[in-house]
Amino acid sequence: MEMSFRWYGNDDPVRLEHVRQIPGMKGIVSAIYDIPAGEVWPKEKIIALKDSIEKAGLKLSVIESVPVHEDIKLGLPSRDTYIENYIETLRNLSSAGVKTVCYNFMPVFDWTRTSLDTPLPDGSHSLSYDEATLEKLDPISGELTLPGWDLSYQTEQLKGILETYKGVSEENLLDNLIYFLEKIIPVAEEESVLMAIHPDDPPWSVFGLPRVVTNKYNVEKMLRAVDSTSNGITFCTGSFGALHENDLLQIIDVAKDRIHFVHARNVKWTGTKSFQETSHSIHDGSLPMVEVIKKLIEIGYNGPIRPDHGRMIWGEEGRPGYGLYDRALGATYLNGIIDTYRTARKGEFI
Ligand code: DNO
Repeated sequence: MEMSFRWYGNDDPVRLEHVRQIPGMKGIVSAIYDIPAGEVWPKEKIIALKDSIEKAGLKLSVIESVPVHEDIKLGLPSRDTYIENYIETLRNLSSAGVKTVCYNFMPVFDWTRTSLDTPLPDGSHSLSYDEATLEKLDPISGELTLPGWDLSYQTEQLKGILETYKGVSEENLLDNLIYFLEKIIPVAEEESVLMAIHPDDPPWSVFGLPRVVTNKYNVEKMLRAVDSTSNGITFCTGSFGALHENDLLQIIDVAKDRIHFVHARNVKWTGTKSFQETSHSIHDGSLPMVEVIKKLIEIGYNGPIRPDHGRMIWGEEGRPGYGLYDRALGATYLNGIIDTYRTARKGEFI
């Protein structure tokens, strides 16, 4: 597995020189952030990003994410133009040497939490989600805005989009995803690009919007619908694992060689459909992180993995979930598990 780290570009308070000092760190996961969803990413910008990462002694291993325009998710007639643009971006990425692309198909809102700084018993802070609180929130009021959301919509525009989604069932959304995949996957194959869809976070409907990348059944459906190695998933432990009935090991079995990227983080279930993010340790959260890594090694997973969100510790301030310190601890914890299993499998000890 290739340990990697998400970096938000030159505006990120976390510096590449510091990321490089994390033991075993190889890759950077990043994106072009100043191009609106639906527009083509120019080659020069991709190359400039790649160069800045290589100058720091790291490599650009994954693009996370190339956003999917809302008209594609809604299945509007204008989607074909946006799909053409998406394809051109994929070609540009491939020609710059990027071969893994993470994306998601969540309507309107990317990852959703109800608090960005809930205290943990050890005095640190982390992201949390409480279903009862969410139910009382109105996404149009602006009372909740999150770092992962596209905030470029005007209120009226957002209202319009939410209204249009009222006519879109989960089945429609899945059909729209498959339509998109049927167009982009042949190009991804041609370009040897691995597409890795991120699960919905959390993996259930929020604000009444449909969500489809939620469980093993839907993952299987979307993988089989376009049966190509290029059509794969980002296996995100924290997203799938927020839903108690999701068995992470079974999801690995279903997706197997179609896992192209791994996000590893732990969450503590605080109720049905409620959770708080914790350190990566199995002693802090509810997810079987050690078994997950073991299983990934057993199925031969050798692609990029990144510590996902971390807590805010040691007084660090910065982008919620994306500080340096706790993600560095997470990477080290994960590398410890990976190295132990690898060595054991080689028969060098145990
Ligand atoms: C949250 C991230 C997501 C992810 C996108 C992928 O921190 O895991 O925002 O980047 O959903 O498209």
